[in-house]
Amino acid sequence: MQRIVLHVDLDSFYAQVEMVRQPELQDKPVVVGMFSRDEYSGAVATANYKARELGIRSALPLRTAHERATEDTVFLPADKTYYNEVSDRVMAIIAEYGDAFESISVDEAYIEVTERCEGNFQKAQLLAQRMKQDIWQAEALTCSVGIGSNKLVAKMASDADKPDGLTVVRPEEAQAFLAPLSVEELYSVGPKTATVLREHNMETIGDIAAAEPQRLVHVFGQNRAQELQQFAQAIDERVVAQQDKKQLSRITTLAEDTRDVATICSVIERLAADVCERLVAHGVQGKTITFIAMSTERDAYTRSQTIAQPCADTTTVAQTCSDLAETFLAEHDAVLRRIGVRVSHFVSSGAGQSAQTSLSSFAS
Ligand code: DCP
Ligand code: MG
Repeated sequence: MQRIVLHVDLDSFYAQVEMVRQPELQDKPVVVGMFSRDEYSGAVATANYKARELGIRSALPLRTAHERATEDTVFLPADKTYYNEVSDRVMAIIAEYGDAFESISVDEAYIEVTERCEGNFQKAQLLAQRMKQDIWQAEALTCSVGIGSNKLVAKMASDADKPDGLTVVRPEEAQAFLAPLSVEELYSVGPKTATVLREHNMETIGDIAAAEPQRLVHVFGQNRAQELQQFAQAIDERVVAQQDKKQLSRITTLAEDTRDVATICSVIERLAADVCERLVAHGVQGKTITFIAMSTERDAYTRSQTIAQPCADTTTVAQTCSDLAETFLAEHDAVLRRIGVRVSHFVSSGAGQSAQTSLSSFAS
């Protein structure tokens, strides 16, 4: 049967949630920031589409954002606890539409719909429309959906039309869909790889797809060369992982490939804070803490430790996970590209609240 995967990405997520919460923001440029000292220091988390027209986007220093802002631009501090709650509800809706569901971040998820849609793209398109309507009716939020024959194509299709888009790329169209896009738009290609590709006269994804394999192997090594070329040719066999609902995790791509302990531990701290915030929101504590590492060679590793007392506090989770990371780095010479923190093996922390009830609503 023809495989069909859907990728969902909510539009300007934090900003959109704020606009639903405060309808008077609807017609204004809205910037949600990670404030450090005040609203002038820190970085932009996201901006709504009106603010993007002013040149304000994620990761821009807030000071620069203020320089570009008009008088009616509204700056808000990120309220991550609230966004996580909304995310959990939206993810629960999305999960209902898939044979398998995998959330990737607070506003992104994949579902596998092969069986449910009997390999029929027309059915998948109707299913996506119903899902978008459901999310709109429940939360007044728009999202962009991509439908393709694998994760890679689905993800790139959802990026193709934003906001509120629905893009279907059939298997026979996939290569032609990818070919004209520039190399950095290919999944897994960051600024460094893009520079190297350009140095070798590859400007578009089509150039990678058509490259002489030996040329790529010479530059990137066997594994990475093969992966790059397969992605460029719209080949991707990664499965949509059915998530264990009794765990919570956050995974992120590092700003640069590294095996520097201090850098990795500071990212772990941030991920641990995120996970713990969600544990608290769900009224659960976890006994097993896992460090997840993905190397530049695409190998995945996990290291876990079960602690004596279940917890949901950032310090314990971050410290345990940092120790696991340090031991891992001492034993392996892997350079890391992505890392994650997972807490599992839950027990209820709320008085009178059963672990089972609080877990039944888990989306990720
Ligand atoms: N985010 C952040 N800092 C970044 C990037 C993102 O805090 N550098 C947060 C805010 C976003 C959310 O993650 O709302 C989701 O990220 P996306 O990349 O999906 O961006 P948006 O949903 O904001 O916009 P888009 O409409 O492009 O998906
Ligand atoms: Mg988004």
